[in-house]
Amino acid sequence: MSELDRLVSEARIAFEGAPDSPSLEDAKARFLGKAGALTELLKGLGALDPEEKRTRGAEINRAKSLIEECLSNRRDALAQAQLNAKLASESIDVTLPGRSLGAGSIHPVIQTWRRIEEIFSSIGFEVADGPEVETDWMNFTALNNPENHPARSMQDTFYLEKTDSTGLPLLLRTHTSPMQVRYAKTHAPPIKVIAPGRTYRVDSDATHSPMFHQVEGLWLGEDVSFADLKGVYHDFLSRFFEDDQLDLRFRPSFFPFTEPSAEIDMRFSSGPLKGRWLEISGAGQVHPTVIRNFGFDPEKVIGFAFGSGLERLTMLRYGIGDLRLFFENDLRFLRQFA
Ligand code: 2U9
Repeated sequence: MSELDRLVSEARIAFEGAPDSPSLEDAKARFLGKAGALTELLKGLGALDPEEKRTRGAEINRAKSLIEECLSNRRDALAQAQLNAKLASESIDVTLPGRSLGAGSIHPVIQTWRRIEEIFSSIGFEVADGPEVETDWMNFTALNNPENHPARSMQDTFYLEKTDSTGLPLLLRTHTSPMQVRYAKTHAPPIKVIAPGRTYRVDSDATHSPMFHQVEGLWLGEDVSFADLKGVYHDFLSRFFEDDQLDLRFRPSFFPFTEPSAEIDMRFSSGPLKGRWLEISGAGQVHPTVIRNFGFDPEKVIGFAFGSGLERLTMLRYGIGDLRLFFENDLRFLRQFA
C-alpha cells in the first residue's frame, strides 16, 4: 500500500471513529489543516523537478479529494444522527386527542331569563323581541310619559346623536315596554306577551348597573283584571322560586303607564330569607291613555302589565349579595352556576 493510500485509509478510520462534530474537526486538522499530513506532502512538491511534480501533485490531489469526501460523508452522517436524536426526543403523538376549550356555561341571569320564558310560555304567553335603541315616543310618550313630565327623571338614559323622524334623539331603552308597544300595535287583543331583554339607565352602585335585564309582561283582553294579575304572579313566583307556600302583597304605587299601580312584595315560606317581605316587581292595570296609543278603545280593552329586574330575581333565588358580580366575569363566581 502506497504512502498516500495509507494516509487516505488512516483519515477514513479517524473520521469514522469521530463520535461528534468537534472530534471530527480535530481529525480533519490532522490531515487537511495548515500543519496537517497532506499539507506537509504538498509543501514537499517544490523540491521536485517539473515532470515529477506534475505526477506527484496529481496523486496527492487525488488523495486529498478522497479524504475530503470521507470528511463530508462523516459530517453528513453526524448531522443526520443529531437530527434523528432531536426528532426522537421531541416526538409528538399526533393521534392524541386535542386540548379542548372547555364547554363554558350559561350566565345565571340568562338562566333566569330562560326559566321565565319557560314558565310564561307554559301559561300561554308569547315572547316578544325588539331593538335596544329606541325612539323617544316608543320608550316614553306612548307609555303616558310625555316630554318634560317629571316622571321621566326617574329613568334617565343614554342618548344618541342620531335623531328620529320627529327630530328627537334616539335613546337606549330604559325598560322593555317599547317591545310590548310594538307588539300591541301589530296584534289584536287578546294579547298575552312577555318582553325580556337588556335595558339601560344612568345608575351605578351595588344594586344598580347602567345595563341591566328586565322582564315585563302584558295581558290585554275584554275583562283581564287585577285579580288575574294576582293569580298569574303568584303562579309565576311560586314556580320560579320553587316555593308554593310563598305570600304576596300589593302596595299602592305610581307608574305613568298603569292605573292603579302597585309594588309587589313577596315572602318566602322557608330558606334563609323566610318571613322577610322583599320587594320583587311593579305592576298595575294598563293606563287608558296607553291603551288608546295602541289604537284600542279603553272601554273595551283592559288588562294588566308588570315588570321585574332579572338580576334581582337571580340574586334572591341564589342568595347573591352584590349585583356587580354579574358583570365582572369572574370564573370563580360564574362556575357556581354551571
Ligand atoms: C306596557 C304598559 C305597561 C310594565 C311595568 C313596572 C310596573 C315596574 C320595574 C320593576 C323593577 C322596572 O326593573 S325595574 O326597575 N317595573 O315596576 N313595569 S308596570 O308596565 C307596562 C309595560 C308595557 C305597554
